[in-house]
Amino acid sequence: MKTAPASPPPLPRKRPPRFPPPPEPSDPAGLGKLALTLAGRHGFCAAGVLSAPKPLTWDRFWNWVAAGYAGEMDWLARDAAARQDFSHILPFTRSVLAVALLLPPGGPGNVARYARGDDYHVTVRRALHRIAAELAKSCPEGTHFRVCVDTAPLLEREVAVRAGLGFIGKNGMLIIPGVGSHAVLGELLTDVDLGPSSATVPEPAETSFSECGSCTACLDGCPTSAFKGPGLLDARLCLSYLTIEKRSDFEAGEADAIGETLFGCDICQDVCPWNGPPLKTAAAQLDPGEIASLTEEEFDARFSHTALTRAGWRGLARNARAVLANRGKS
Ligand code: B12
Ligand code: SF4
Ligand code: SF4
Repeated sequence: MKTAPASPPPLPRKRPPRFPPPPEPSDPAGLGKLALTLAGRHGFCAAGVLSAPKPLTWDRFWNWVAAGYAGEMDWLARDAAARQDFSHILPFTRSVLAVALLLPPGGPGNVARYARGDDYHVTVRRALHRIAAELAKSCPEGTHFRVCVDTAPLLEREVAVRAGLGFIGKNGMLIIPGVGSHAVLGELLTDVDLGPSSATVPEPAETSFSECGSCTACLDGCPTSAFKGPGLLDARLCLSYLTIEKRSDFEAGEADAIGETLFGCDICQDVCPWNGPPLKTAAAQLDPGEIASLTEEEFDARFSHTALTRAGWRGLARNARAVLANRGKS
C-alpha cells in the first residue's frame, strides 16, 4: 500500500513578496464586523473571523498523511509544507474570514448532496470575490485578498473551528450548531487586520468530541468501517475517496465496497443527530447504465457545471461500471 514520504517535500525557494502589507486600518474590529455582515448578506449560513498567521494542527495533518491515510491523494503530501503558514497563500496574512454555505436540502442518493446542483466551488468563490470587492472599499489602500475554496493548501476545518463556526464531530466534519454539517467551507484571506478572532477555541490537543457525547452513530454507520477512531479517517477505505479522488482502477474489494455509490457519500452525516432526522424525499439517483455509456462530450454537456467534474468522465464511468457489476452479483 502507498505511503507518504517521512517528511514533507520542501517548498520551492520563496521569492520575496511582490507587495508590502497595507497600512493599519483605523478600526480593525469595525472591518471584521463589516466582513461578517457581508457574509450574511451573500447567503452564508455561518461566518467568523480568525486573526492568526498560521494553523495549529499542521502536525495532526502531517501525521495523517505520513500514516498513508491519504492514499493516492499525492497532492496533499506535495503541498504539505505550504499548509504550515497562511503566508504561503497570501503574504502577510493577518486575518481570515471563514464562511460556510448550507447545501440545498436533499435525501439519500447515489450522488453526494454537494454535487447535485451547481458546483459549490464556483458559487462560494464568486460570493467571496464580491465580499472582497465590497470590503476593499472600507480598507486601507494596498489591502490584498485571496479567496480559497477547497483547493488551496489550507486546513479549512481548523480555520472554521478557530473562527467560531462550529466544532469537529467524530465523523471529522465541521458541525455548525443549529445548522449541522451539510455545509461546505470557504475562506477569504487578507493582509488587513479584521480585529480579534470571533472565537477562542481550546487547544486542538484537548479535542474530546464532547459535543458528540456517547454517540458513535457515524463510526458505526460507515459502510466500509473507514474510521480508525473518532475523527480519524482512513481515506483509502472511504467511499468518497474511492469514487472521487482515486484515479487508478479499483483494486480487489474496492469495486464491491462502493455498492450502489456513484459519487461521494453522506452516510456519516445522514446518521448524525446534529443534522436532524433524514428527509423523506425520493432518493436522488443517477442511472448507472446511462452514466456508463456517456461519451466524454455528453458528460461535459451534462455535468460541467457540477462538482462531478472532480471525478471526471473517466472516473464516473468507472464507478458506474462497478455499480452495474455489483447489481449483476446480487
Ligand atoms: C482530502 C479531503 C477529503 C478526503 C479525506 C477526508 C478527511 N477526513 O481527511 C476525502 C476524499 C475522503 C474527503 C471526503 C469528504 N469530504 Co473532503 N476534503 C478534503 C480536503 C481537501 C482536505 C482535508 C484534510 O486536510 N484532511 C486531513 C485531515 C487530517 O484533516 P481534517 O479532516 O480536515 O481534520 C483537521 C481538523 O479536524 C483539525 N481538528 C480536529 N479537531 C480539532 C479541534 C480544534 C479545536 C481545532 C482548532 C482543530 C481541530 O485537525 C485536523 C488537521 O487540521 C478538505 C478541504 C481542505 N483544504 O481542508 C475537504 C473537506 C474537508 N471535505 C469536505 C466534504 C464536504 C467532504 C465529504 C462530505 C464529501 C462527500 N459527501 O463525499 C466527505 C466527508 C468524509 C469525512 N467524514 O471526512 C468539506 C467539509 C465541510 C465540513 N462541513 O466539514 C471540505 C472542508 C471541503 C470544503 N471546502 O467544503 N475529503
Ligand atoms: S463518507 Fe461514507 S464511506 Fe466515507 S467515512 Fe463517511 S460513511 Fe464512511
Ligand atoms: S453521528 Fe454522533 S458521534 Fe458522529 S458526529 Fe454526529 S453526534 Fe458525533
